[in-house]
Amino acid sequence: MGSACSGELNDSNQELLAVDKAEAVQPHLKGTAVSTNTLCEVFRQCDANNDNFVTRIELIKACKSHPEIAQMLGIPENLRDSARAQFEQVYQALDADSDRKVSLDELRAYFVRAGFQVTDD
Ligand SMILES: [Ca+2]
Ligand SMILES: [Ca+2]
Repeated sequence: MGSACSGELNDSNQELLAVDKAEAVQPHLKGTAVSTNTLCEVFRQCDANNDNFVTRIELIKACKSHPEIAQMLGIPENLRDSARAQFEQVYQALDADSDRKVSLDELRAYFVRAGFQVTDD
């Protein structure tokens, strides 16, 4: 585990929508095989400042520059008003412990919950 206290908590966007975390899974992706290595790579691409946590801002930016990541996570590529609610839903599903940042473990757990076959190779 480790030093999770070094991260900053300066998300400017702190509104919390009441959503059902279970709703955010992507049924059409169920059964897709994804390796832990791939998840690590996705996580690194999202974690722009390399602090081992992905914030909302980082995830929004990652989805804009990497449409394939947005697609995997079930996030609309074009995050305009209506899509923001969907983004929030996915982000809160990712952020299982609601500390406003997503760890690699949380990302992995999200994929498992979403029905992906996460392999360890
Ligand atoms: Ca980060
Ligand atoms: Ca978290």
